[in-house]
Parts: sequence; structure tokens; C-alpha cells
Amino acid sequence: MGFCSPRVLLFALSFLLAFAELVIAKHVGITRHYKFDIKMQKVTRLCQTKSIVTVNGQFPGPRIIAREGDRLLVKVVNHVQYNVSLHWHGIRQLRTGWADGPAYITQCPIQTGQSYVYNFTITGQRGTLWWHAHISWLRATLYGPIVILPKRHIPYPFPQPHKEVPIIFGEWWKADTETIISQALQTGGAPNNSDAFTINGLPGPLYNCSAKDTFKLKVKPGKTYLLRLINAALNDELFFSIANHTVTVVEADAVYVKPFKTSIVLITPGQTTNVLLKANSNIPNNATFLMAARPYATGPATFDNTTTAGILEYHHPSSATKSQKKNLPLLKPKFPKFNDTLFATKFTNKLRSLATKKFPANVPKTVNKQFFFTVGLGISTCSKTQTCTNNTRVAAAINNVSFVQPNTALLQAHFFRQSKGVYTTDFPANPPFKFNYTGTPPNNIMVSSGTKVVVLPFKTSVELVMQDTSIIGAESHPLHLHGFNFFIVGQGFGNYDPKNDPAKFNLVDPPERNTVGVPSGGWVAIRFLADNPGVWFMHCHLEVHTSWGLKMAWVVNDGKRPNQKLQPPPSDLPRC
Ligand SMILES: *[C@@H]1O[C@H](CO)[C@@H](O)[C@H](O)[C@H]1NC(C)=O
Ligand SMILES: *[C@@H]1O[C@H](CO)[C@@H](O)[C@H](O)[C@H]1NC(C)=O
Ligand SMILES: *[C@@H]1O[C@H](CO)[C@@H](O)[C@H](O)[C@H]1NC(C)=O
Ligand SMILES: *[C@@H]1O[C@H](CO)[C@@H](O)[C@H](O)[C@H]1NC(C)=O
Ligand SMILES: *[C@@H]1O[C@H](CO)[C@@H](O)[C@H](O)[C@H]1NC(C)=O
Ligand SMILES: *[C@@H]1O[C@H](CO)[C@@H](O)[C@H](O)[C@H]1NC(C)=O
Ligand SMILES: *[C@@H]1O[C@H](CO)[C@@H](O)[C@H](O)[C@H]1NC(C)=O
Ligand SMILES: *[C@@H]1O[C@H](CO)[C@@H](O)[C@H](O)[C@H]1NC(C)=O
Ligand SMILES: *[C@@H]1O[C@H](CO)[C@@H](O)[C@H](O)[C@H]1NC(C)=O
Ligand SMILES: *[C@@H]1O[C@H](CO)[C@@H](O)[C@H](O)[C@H]1NC(C)=O
Ligand SMILES: *[C@@H]1O[C@H](CO)[C@@H](O)[C@H](O)[C@H]1NC(C)=O
Ligand SMILES: [Cu+2]
Repeated sequence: MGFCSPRVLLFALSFLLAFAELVIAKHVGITRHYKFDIKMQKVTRLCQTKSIVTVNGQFPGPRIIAREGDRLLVKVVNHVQYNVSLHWHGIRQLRTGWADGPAYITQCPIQTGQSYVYNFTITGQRGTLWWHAHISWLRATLYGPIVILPKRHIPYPFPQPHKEVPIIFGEWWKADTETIISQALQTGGAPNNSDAFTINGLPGPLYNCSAKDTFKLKVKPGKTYLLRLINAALNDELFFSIANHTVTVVEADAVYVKPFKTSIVLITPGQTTNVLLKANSNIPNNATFLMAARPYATGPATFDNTTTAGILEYHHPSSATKSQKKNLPLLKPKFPKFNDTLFATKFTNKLRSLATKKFPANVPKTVNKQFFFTVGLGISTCSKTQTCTNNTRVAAAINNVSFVQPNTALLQAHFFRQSKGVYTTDFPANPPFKFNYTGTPPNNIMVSSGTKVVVLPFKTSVELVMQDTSIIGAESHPLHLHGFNFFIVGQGFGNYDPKNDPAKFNLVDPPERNTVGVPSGGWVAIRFLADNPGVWFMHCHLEVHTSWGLKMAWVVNDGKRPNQKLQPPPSDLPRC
């Protein structure tokens, strides 16, 4: 029989078909194009109209919807007077650090009239993430959800919801937010508190002159809804609750967790949490419940002590409704005290990775390098151009180093081996000296400053303990790491004890996230594998603390193989 006999051909054809099917089943990612025009838009909230920076005139900004494996091409065109850069919060950006976005870390800002195409692939992630501006305080109004669906034909590890609803919390100032932060940096004090929190851009009925700006979610009894919660507030961790309802937490920071029920969710700026809401089948038609969010606040400063609310409204299928007509009360949820750290701890301790065969928790079991970082506030001297009281200003630091923003992007300096005069590689692995971090602070509360990084060889397994300090005041700090997810292997109160605490670490099913609240007056231990070459920002996601210098960067060197190296910069990368 010859090679081209019909039987051989048929065999070859069926083999090819089977192969093609295999490839299709594996889901070949597609490329999704978005155009983001940064422009000003007049918006009225709380009876006050102001001009805000938006994407495409929308507030909150447009939703990005993609599937795991897809490539995103987001063309950003800057039509406003401000420098802009956008960050795709939680996206791993494997070897594509140029698309990560923090200004002066991975790119120079997109200046007025310029554009830049963010080009990246979503690899190994599905769930809720979000995008936001990453320069000054522009993220106050420049933010939106990123919904990453699983690959085609791959189900959720929980029942398919009837509907999926992004719920993005924001923080609203009546005044211009760029003026707020520049004024604070000028005087060296704390920036003015916000006037309201928002749900999907709307403050809701608990504020004056705001009832018409209320987010409403209509539900059908018996159906299940997936709420994709995102905390985009600038400076406040939030409790979220729906009157008379419990929700089931199923995912945090785009990683599935072991489901658990709760009536209150705690979410820090930078975090996302997916919850299932079952609309009860025995609730009367048109019944309404408030869904609300208000701060969890532990710091020394005052805060915006207000509550944003939306309305959950029940709608029965029309036939059953006609007869009854009742005036049903609007039920309000109950919240813990604003500083209920015990509640916060109980909540975060419930978060556990799924740790199944399909969704393993790949916790680094061995550690190559250990770091101990103190995080907290301090003071610094003022420059001549500032107008400070007593010549001091509030500052914030990691290991007593308050980060000074460079004039060019760290990633460029790293890639082109031109770090001289841009950054130094001596970021300390430990604080300069030991003290009772959560006790009486040392007399000298001055911080030092610099543009310092930690350099890590490719695939270093890192253990990092972050210790809150009580200098000026103990406070929960939501630390966010770019370029990686990390495992939260332990947390506790007081001073971290390197002798006894590691024995209690959870290396089996710790939660995997990109943002973690360092407990107020306590510590948290995380582990991550430095398998992503580039320069990766780590900072407090309370924007006020970032402005004060609570930030640093990790430089992860290339590996040996071609697919372990940072890609070269795109040709349209903005210049400084
Ligand atoms: C996006 O990046 C990929 C991989 O580096 C590259 O092949 C492609 O040409 C880029 N696309 C655009 C529009 O820049
Ligand atoms: C901040 O608050 C102070 C005191 O109330 C006020 O004088 C100042 O104008 C406010 N700043 C802005 C930018 O609104
Ligand atoms: C709402 O307006 C009333 C009357 O003007 C005022 O007394 C009250 O303090 C305001 N409440 C808030 C939360 O601003
Ligand atoms: C809501 O909960 C309260 C008590 O927590 C209860 O009295 C009330 O009947 C409930 N209402 C509905 C509509 O479920
Ligand atoms: C915040 O407001 C609540 C009422 O909503 C009040 O009970 C509480 O004392 C206030 N807390 C602070 C610190 O102002
Ligand atoms: C529910 O609300 C709709 C529209 O708001 C109204 O037409 C209907 O009569 C109401 N039904 C009941 C039972 O109150
Ligand atoms: C919470 O705040 C109250 C003041 O409203 C204070 O008395 C209490 O000690 C604080 N609790 C904690 C745990 O800090
Ligand atoms: C400034 O210094 C004086 C004298 O040391 C002190 O009394 C005052 O409280 C200080 N003011 C501030 C705002 O720190
Ligand atoms: C640190 O200070 C706290 C609060 O004053 C105290 O309870 C604790 O015992 C001190 N720890 C050490 C190790 O001295
Ligand atoms: C921080 O650095 C400053 C300036 O070098 C120094 O005076 C201070 O003692 C240091 N503080 C701590 C807590 O390390
Ligand atoms: C915008 O960025 C460029 C490049 O870093 C810088 O030279 C310029 O001063 C910035 N402009 C503003 C208004 O911050
Ligand atoms: Cu902080």
C-alpha cells in the first residue's frame, strides 16, 4: 500500500481533526482592542458640578471583559492637561513590565497629546481585577473593572450565577483631588478627607442631595448573583454589607477561595472580592434592602466617616405581583465599629486558597531570601518651597526609607543598564535598628529618603514579613505588590517573633492575593516566587501614604532562557 492510499489519508485527516479539536478545547486566546480617550467630563454629585478626568467621558470608566488567555491592546490617548499612566491592577504582566503602568517605575507618563498602547496577555488568571490611573491622585476618577472569564467551556468551581454585577467602591471629593493632594504636600499635613464614598460612581441616599444618584440592583427571588466587589477608594478600607442577607465569598484578587458565608465583607483599597448573593425566594415583591459600605479605620488621623449605599430590590415575575400593595420599609445593614480590628482579623483568617488539583496553592516551600520590612509613618524636614508648620512634614517609609520618585522610569534605567543617578540597589533587608515596633516609638521619628531597590536573581523564593509601626500611630496598611501574587502564610499582633511565629505558618492553603492589609499594630508574612523579570512596584494602596513615600521597588533579573527574559520595550513607550 502506498503512503497516499485513501486509508492513510483518512487516518491522517482524523488525526489532524482530533488535534485541532484539542487545540480548540484548550481555548486559543483572542486579541481584544480597547480605545481609552482620557478626557475631562462635567459630573454632578452632592449638588455640586465639577470637571473630572475620565476615560471616554465615562465615570466609573469602561469595563474590560476578557477571557483567561486573551491578549489586550488598550490604546490610551491623553487629551487632558495632566500627565497620565494606567495600571492593570493584579494582572501579572509576565515579561511585559512595560505595560504595568506605574509612572516613573515602569514607564514615563503619557503626556498631553501623546498616546501609548498597553499590550499584554492574561495568563493563568480569571476573576475580577481592575484598572486605574497610577500617577498622583488621578485614580480618584480614573478607574474601572476588569472582568476575566474562565477559558471557554471551563465552568466556575461554584454554581453558574444568573447574572454577574461589578460593584466598584470609590471615594468622592467635592473639591478637585489634584488640588487636595498638592495642597497637602505643600503644607506637610494630611490631605482633606473625602465627602462621600460611592458605589459604581453613585454616593446613594444617605448623603444630602444624592438620593437620585443611587445604584440599584434588581433581583429575582431564587436566583443567584455574582457580585464582583472592587475597592477603588483612595484612602479607606471598607466594610460592605447587605441588610438581611449573607453572601458567600468565592474569590479574592482573581484567585478562587474556599467558599464561606458572611454578612459583612472587609475589602481594602486594591483588593477585589467575588461573592455570591442568593436572592431569597420568600421575600415579598418590591421589598428593598440597603447594600452599604463604610470605613474600617485604624489610623491616627480623622477619616470620612460616612456611608455609601445602594438598593437591592426584589422583583417577582409579573403574574404573581398584581394583588398585594404594601409600603415596605427600607432595611439597613449593621456594621462593626469603625475600628473593629478583631472583626477584621476574623474575616481575613477565613480566606483560604481552594488548594485543589485543578486550583493548587503553589506556596514556595523553601525560602532563598528573607526580608523584614517595617511599614509606617514618620516625619521629614520641609524644603524651602513648602509652607510647613515647625519645618516638618508627615512622611511614610518602608524600613525607614521614604521613596523619592525618580525623573525617569526605573524599568528603562534597568533594561538599558543606566541605573546610575536613577536608583541604588541598597534597599535594606531589615530596619536600621530594632525597637518595640508596636510599643512606645523611639524619640527620633525622622525618616530617611532615597530611590532604593532590592535586586533579586530570577526565581528567588522570597519570604517577606511586613511589620506595622506605631510611630505617629498604628494603622492597617494595604500593601500591594505589582507583577506577582503572593501567599499570606501568617499574621499576628505585636512584634513579629522570628523564633516562634514561623512554626505557625500555613503552607497548605494560604490565600493568594496581590494586596494584603498589614494588621494595625501587627505583622503579616508573605511568600512569592520571583519568576517575572522586570521592575515591580510595592506600595501602600492608601494613596495618601503612597504620596508620603510608603513605596519601594523590586528588580527581578532575567533568567538564562529566552522565555525568562523581559521583552524589549515597545516603540511607542512614552519618554520623559
Ligand atoms: C503586542 O506584543 C506582542 C508580543 O510581544 C507582539 O507580537 C505584538 O506585535 C504587539 N502588538 C502591538 C499592536 O504592539
Ligand atoms: C481643605 O480644607 C481646608 C480647611 O477646611 C480648606 O481651607 C481648604 O480650602 C481645603 N482644600 C481644598 C483643596 O478644598
Ligand atoms: C444635610 O443638610 C442639612 C441641612 O442643610 C445639614 O444640617 C446636615 O448637616 C447635612 N448632612 C450632611 C451629612 O452633610
Ligand atoms: C430583616 O431582618 C430583621 C431582623 O434582623 C427581621 O426582623 C425582618 O423581618 C427581616 N425582614 C425581611 C424582609 O427579611
Ligand atoms: C462615625 O459615625 C457613626 C454613626 O454613623 C458614629 O456612631 C461614630 O461615633 C462615628 N465615629 C467617628 C470616629 O467619628
Ligand atoms: C412594585 O413596583 C412596581 C413599579 O414600581 C409597581 O407597578 C407595582 O405595583 C409594585 N408592586 C407591589 C406589590 O407593590
Ligand atoms: C476604637 O475607637 C474608640 C473610640 O471611638 C476607642 O475608645 C477604642 O479604644 C478603639 N478601639 C481600638 C481597638 O482601637
Ligand atoms: C511646633 O513646635 C512647638 C514648639 O516645639 C510646639 O509647641 C507645637 O506644638 C508644634 N506644632 C506642631 C503643629 O507640631
Ligand atoms: C512593646 O510595647 C507594648 C506596648 O507598650 C508592650 O505591651 C510590649 O510588651 C512591648 N514588647 C516588647 C518586646 O518590649
Ligand atoms: C531613620 O533615619 C533617620 C535619618 O537617617 C534617623 O535619624 C532615624 O533614627 C531612623 N529611624 C529609624 C526608626 O530607623
Ligand atoms: C509630565 O511628565 C514629564 C516627563 O516626566 C515632565 O517633564 C513634566 O514636568 C510633567 N508635567 C507635569 C505637569 O507634571
Ligand atoms: Cu499605608
